[in-house]
Amino acid sequence: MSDTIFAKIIRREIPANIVYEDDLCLAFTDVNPAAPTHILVIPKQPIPQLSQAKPEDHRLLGHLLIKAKEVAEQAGLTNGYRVVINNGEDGGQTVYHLHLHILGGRPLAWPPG
Ligand code: DGP
Repeated sequence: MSDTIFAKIIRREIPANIVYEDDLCLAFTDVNPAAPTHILVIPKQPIPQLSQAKPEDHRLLGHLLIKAKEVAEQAGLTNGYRVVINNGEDGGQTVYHLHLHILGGRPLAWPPG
């Protein structure tokens, strides 16, 4: 499996502003924020993209979603927020290590572009 920038962040080979970590996942602020608060939650296990997740990954995927909720609370996003997973080319995915975007701090338009 090819290495990504997020694998390097997990291994502390490149710096990141880490806001949460446990044995299964890591959360850090996005280097190119699309909203006043923009945090990424990633599994330490490098699933490349959601479409490659397997049924046996369901506990890990549930964990990521619960942690996204907690990280959003911790970030003070009391007025709401959006959780996004970009999958593949048409989904706008650029880093092929599964990640959840937490976006908040301003009203977000719908539908997305
Ligand atoms: P996506 O398009 O869904 O694959 O989002 C990838 C996100 O990753 C994008 O919003 C920018 C962010 N990103 C890319 N490289 C780095 C990095 O080196 N550090 C951090 N903190 N974020 C990064």
